Amino acid sequence: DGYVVAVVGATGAVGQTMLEILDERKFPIADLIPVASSRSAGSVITFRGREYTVRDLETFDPAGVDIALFSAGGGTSLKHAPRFAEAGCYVVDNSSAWRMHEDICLVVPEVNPHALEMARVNRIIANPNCSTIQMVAALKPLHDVMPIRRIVVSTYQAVSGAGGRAIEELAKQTGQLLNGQPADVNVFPARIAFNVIPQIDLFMDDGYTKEERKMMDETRKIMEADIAVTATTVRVPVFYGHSESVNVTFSGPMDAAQARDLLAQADGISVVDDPAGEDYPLASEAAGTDPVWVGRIRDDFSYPNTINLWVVADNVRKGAALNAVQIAEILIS
Ligand code: A2P
Ligand code: 11C
Repeated sequence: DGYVVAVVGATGAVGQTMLEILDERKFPIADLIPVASSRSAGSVITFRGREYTVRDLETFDPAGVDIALFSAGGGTSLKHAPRFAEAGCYVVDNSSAWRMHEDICLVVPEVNPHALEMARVNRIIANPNCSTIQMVAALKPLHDVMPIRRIVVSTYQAVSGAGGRAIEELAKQTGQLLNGQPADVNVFPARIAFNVIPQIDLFMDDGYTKEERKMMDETRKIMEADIAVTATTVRVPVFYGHSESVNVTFSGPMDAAQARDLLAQADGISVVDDPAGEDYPLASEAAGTDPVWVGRIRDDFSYPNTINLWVVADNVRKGAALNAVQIAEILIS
């Protein structure tokens, strides 16, 4: 026995990983319902050795579903999450659609699990943006000891953050360029192979991108603190694993040595920080793992009570699917 769990977007990059993680973590599932668009409805996916037919979201009736994990885009969530919630189902939504709604909680289990109380009423829980999740997970143990005043973050984000087609685009362009052919550009605003693009998502009128805005707004909501945050978000030709350079100013005394000790004891964090051994977190090593990896922890000698960190995590796992499953685990506990 167990719960009836729907995965909406089950054929996508995050949805597939949700299924893997539900299995790995032995989530109690009585019935699994993979849901996607009419494009893949009728196809078959295998879970725990059994075959399940993908259902079309447009015509799917959520009655009887206990928990739905959504990762099928913002528009899809706006339209369908309320329908699931009204049917009595908890929706853990990985899109940006509901994150900043006042009545919807935005949860990273290691940071603000108490916020889930709000979901007992309206039943929709927002899963934060991947680049936000790994940063707040690394900063919360420090903020608990000495409140953070300001964060300056620059990201180095993997293509998988933009979904399955983006993963294919990096592979295809790399092949084209190595074979002396021009690269086809479809998903990203510029060629991503052998390049670095300082734009993730669309620009807003103030000159920031939506991805940057998400990091600034979501961090303040999840940390429940009036922290000044500025972000530059950048796409790099990496398949899995977002990396971040984070400069943090505290409201009082905090240094690299204390931060290293605090992070070494924190849930969900792994510290790899050995300059002498040239050891630090790498996207290539974080890919496929669960922790948020932190290294290059050092004092910023240019400003008081300020440190620098290098934060790396698998954006599809902790940044999306794992965080959503962890939320579901709290909901059933
Ligand atoms: P489908 O396979 O039917 O297109 P990714 O993030 O890797 O691009 O995956 C997106 C996921 O969201 C896929 O599972 C995709 O299903 C699903 N999806 C996209 N649009 C819709 C929609 N309008 N209704 C239901 N599922 C959708
Ligand atoms: C990326 N962070 O890496 C973006 C994708 O708000 O869930 C996340 C979109 C979102 O491309």
